[in-house]
Amino acid sequence: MGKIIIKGMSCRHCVMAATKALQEIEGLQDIDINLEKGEATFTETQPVDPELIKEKITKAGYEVASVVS
Ligand SMILES: [Cu+2]
Repeated sequence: MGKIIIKGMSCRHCVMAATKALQEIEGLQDIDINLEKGEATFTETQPVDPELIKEKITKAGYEVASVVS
């Protein structure tokens, strides 16, 4: 299971927006975001480029502090 630390999420809408951004990435599954922790967990069905994750999250308006996959 992989983990993403996301900065800038402040409410449920942020969680939904970030989840949606991650769902657009092929290979990411079972995306679950914990708002209090600022943490997204996922499983990979194929290798995903961390840069792509950063790009999608940044476009959605948040910041990726780290990706652990
Ligand atoms: Cu929000």
